[in-house]
Amino acid sequence: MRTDTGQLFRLEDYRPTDYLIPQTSLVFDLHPERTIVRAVLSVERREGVNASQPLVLDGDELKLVELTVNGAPLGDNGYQATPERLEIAELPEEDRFTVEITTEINPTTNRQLMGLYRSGGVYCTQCEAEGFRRITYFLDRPDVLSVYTVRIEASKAEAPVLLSNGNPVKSGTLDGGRHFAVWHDPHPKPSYLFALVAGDLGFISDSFTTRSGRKVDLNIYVEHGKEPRALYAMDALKRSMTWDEEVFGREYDLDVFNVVAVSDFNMGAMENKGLNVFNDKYVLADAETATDTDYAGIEAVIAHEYFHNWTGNRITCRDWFQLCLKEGLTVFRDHEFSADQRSRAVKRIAEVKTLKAHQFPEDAGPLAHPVRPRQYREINNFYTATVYEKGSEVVRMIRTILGADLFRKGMDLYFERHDGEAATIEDFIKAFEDASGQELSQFALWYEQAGTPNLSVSYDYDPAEKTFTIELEQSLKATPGQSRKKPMHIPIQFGLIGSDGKDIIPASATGAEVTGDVIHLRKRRETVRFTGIGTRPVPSLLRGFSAPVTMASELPQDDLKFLALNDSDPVGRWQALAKLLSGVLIAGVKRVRGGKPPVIDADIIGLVGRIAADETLDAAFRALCLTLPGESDIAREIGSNIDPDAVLASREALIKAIAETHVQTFASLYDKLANKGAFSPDAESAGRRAFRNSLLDYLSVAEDNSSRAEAQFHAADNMTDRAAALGVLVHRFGDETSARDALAAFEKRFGDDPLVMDKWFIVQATRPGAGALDRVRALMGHRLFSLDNPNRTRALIGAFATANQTGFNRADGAAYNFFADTILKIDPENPQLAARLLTALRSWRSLEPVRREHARAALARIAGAEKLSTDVKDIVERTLG
Ligand code: 0A1
Ligand code: ZN
Repeated sequence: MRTDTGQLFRLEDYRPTDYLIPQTSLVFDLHPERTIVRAVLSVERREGVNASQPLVLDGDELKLVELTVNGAPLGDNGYQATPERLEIAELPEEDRFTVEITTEINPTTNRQLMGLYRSGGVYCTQCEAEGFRRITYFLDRPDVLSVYTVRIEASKAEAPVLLSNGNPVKSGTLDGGRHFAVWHDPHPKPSYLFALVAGDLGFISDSFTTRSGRKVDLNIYVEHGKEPRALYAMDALKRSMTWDEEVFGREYDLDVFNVVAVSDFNMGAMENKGLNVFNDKYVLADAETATDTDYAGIEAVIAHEYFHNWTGNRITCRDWFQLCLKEGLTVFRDHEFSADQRSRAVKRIAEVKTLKAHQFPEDAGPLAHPVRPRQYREINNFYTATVYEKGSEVVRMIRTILGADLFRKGMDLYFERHDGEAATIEDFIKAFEDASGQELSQFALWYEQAGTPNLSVSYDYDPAEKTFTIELEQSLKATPGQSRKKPMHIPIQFGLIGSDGKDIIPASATGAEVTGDVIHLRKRRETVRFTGIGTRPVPSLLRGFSAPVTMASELPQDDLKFLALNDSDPVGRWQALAKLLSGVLIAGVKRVRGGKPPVIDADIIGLVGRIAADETLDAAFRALCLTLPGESDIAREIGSNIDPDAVLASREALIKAIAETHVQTFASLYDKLANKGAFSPDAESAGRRAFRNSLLDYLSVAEDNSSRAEAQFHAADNMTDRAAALGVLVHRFGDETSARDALAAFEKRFGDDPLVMDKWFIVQATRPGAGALDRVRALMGHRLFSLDNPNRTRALIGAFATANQTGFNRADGAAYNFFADTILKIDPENPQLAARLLTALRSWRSLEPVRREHARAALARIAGAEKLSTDVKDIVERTLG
């Protein structure tokens, strides 16, 4: 485990390397516990660099076996090697030379899942961000691009499949039951994109012919027997390849594209050039085992990794501060892909929900950082919702500001200028400035300033003058390391709606700049006056969620209700309804804490019923409207002094009121929506299931009876309906036999499939109430559970800590203590996983005082532990602030 060296990395300290490594040749002699890696690096000294400058290579837990320069060994003073560093001082005068390094590594004991490790008997690698240095000594940074040739030797029985990046060159048999394969990747790449996989795997194959006629072999490798479960991923891959050609003009550039699913993986997947490695959760799906959410996740992640081939691989990042250059942009691209494959509006609402649930709290808490951070202690801790999701929102705003055509022109210019390079955010922005002729320097603050801007909005209608005036004010709170903020360029998409529900086209607009349907707020405070407005309009602001901001508007309740029913923008409709519902829920929390039952506005209950029954609306949209803001959404909106029990009580009261009022409508909709025909994962069918399953929850509350959920659970022919019914049974009727029987039946049926059993762990970990802790503790003893496996750990411990507000935030602090113990257990094995889990405590300061003190004490105990990884130390110290 890497422990803290106290080193702080700063963007302003960036300096290019003295040496380059244009070519790298690697030979792997694979053995489970003793793998030998021979690296031949052709090194080039940069112009102007003196030969006395040593070559300093990165390492991590490495054992050097042999070292030569230009084929000759070095004297004892010629180099210095530690597990973390190889410094070669004795270098030839000429500017090109060869360094040959042999290291020994142990893939079996590598539980960090960084570098070369074994997962279920399969050798695989993970090199982003700094894992390559766990394989051999190297200039392990993204601005050192090299052409790789890789030879893999392994036991034929243990590893019949031998894969690396690029195209296959040759393969053959060796003595002693061993064989080899050679791969060559012609595209220069940074070390973080290196990959190797070797093992006994099944696969499915297909092919894709690019627009310019290159035939690409596509293979997806999975555990034997799971091949049929990879078909949907293959379909998503082909659709992604077509889409990137059509929408961004980007073609694939190798003869092979391989995807491998492994069961031990710290993240979702990895875009290694020509050899993507996936968490099997994002590959395997069939009706029997995967929910609609799983299918959508697979489609998105397959697309994301594929899209990285251009945004990340062909153009990579100069340094890790520029991480959002590849991640934010690639998330934007995968969002657009899913929007085109599914319902755009539903997809956008889902994105907004995710952003608010994950990125807003990050931006509002002690871990807040700019989309492009200026400093870090541990880069692994910056694969965050801010870099990814807010990074994507920033790209989306560029498109909103420039319009689709200029945006595409800017992207084309960026690809043209920087193909084969390691670029920066400045390069990216410059491409749009040059393509559009527009200046984006103020806009670039979105990359620099952390925190979620807030918009205060007020309105005035003057019937005599026929003018409608909007006053806008932006503010941005201090965040760690940034106390004073400058005003940002915020694009606000808008509409002014007349009483007939149609948008009014104003005669003119004065004040803040307005282009088409976008108001450009640039100053701290600005006014826009629209003329030619005959009747008082209802304004819809932030249509499509055009900027990642919060908005405090003085819009009356009646206007919000009008918007919820009439806005032509579905995102606007949903936002208005969510605002109304939050208002009720927050008022309810106050009353519960004052010992009174919540009072609920009958109008709002009626509104929910009207939307549910509106056959003109997408089922998926109706499902989103029926899903009330979650407990953590309510907590976030309240902001401080949170009592999660009161939040739950308020939410449950609203569910009950809606359910009881609409029980008949909901029951007939539920029956009408019953599945007909064979299962299909398409968006429309998925929407129908989502809608019906949200009705099931309401009906179970109204009927106060588990039989409907029980019947659905046992009759289900797909995992979406089965898992939804199980959720209702366990969360609402957890102590009843029906719930216990369903859990037992699920375990009996899927007990051999850990990935499916994650759903079983999650549903129990998220059952509300103080009793959850004991259940989670007991489940840790389950034969399938292991803290060594990231998916299992996230399913049980992660779900408990992030999706069980009342269970995790028990008033006695017992769950925080358990959590601290668990983090300290995971940290020595897998620091990345431990650090990620620990972020579940980032909002501890907004809890009510008793819980807050318990949470602080648990964090302090972690901080005080004897030996912490750099990862956990960084998170815990920033969290405590
Ligand atoms: N670049 C990947 C994410 C990723 C980052 C670090 C990893 O190390 C464990 C793994 C994957 C992506 O954006 O998909
Ligand atoms: Zn990515």
